Amino acid sequence: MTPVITAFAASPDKGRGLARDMRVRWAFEEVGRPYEVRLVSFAEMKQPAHRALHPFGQIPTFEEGGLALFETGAIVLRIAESRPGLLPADPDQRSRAIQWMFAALNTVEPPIVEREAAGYAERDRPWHAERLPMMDERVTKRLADLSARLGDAEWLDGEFSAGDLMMATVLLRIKGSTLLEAQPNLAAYLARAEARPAYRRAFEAQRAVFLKAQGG
Ligand code: GTB
Repeated sequence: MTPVITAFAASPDKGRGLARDMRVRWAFEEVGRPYEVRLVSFAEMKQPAHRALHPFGQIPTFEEGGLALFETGAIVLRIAESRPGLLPADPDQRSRAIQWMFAALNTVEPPIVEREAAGYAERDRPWHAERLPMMDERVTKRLADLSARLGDAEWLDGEFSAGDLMMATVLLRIKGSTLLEAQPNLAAYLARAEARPAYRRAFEAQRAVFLKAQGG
């Protein structure tokens, strides 16, 4: 049975691969599994039928047989466990790869998302200018620690893993920013991840949705 995921019918990122279905598409590509995509509008995402799959009315979701999942961490882990390619066979190495998935989602992504959300939700508030440096500092600190751990290594812990996939999709959100460029090894790490053929295929697949909606 081919798994089905949901994605934005009209992604606000205009095909730049920033919506979270990218992680899931990329994971499928890394392990060589076909998947189908059901596109949903913002209105559909808030309807009971979609909320039955995703309690928070968001994308992506994942359905396979009788299983329905939400949360990209859980979905990518499911895909990574289903076939070789994203998790080492050795139990200790496997746990460390999963640890990096959690680090990406729980430790690195939150300050990045908070700063990004403030950019469009709080920009007009009088205190925004005062808050911005504090948010930048939080991101900077996380990136400095991540950079120190990565050092000259190609990936976070040995071979490319689901941990790298998740971390790269988090860093993509600040690609090209001075925050990321201040850590050249992280910028190079992200470029390596983006150069992977599986990433390119996932990127083109989500971009095709945008181009088709544009009539291209
Ligand atoms: N923790 C959840 C997960 O990891 O699965 C978060 C899921 C989530 O945030 N989904 C977003 C969503 O459905 C899409 S990815 N939002 C609609 C809603 O909440 O009503 C977030 C996102 C959206 C847009 C851009 N962009 O335009 O650049 C980037 C990222």
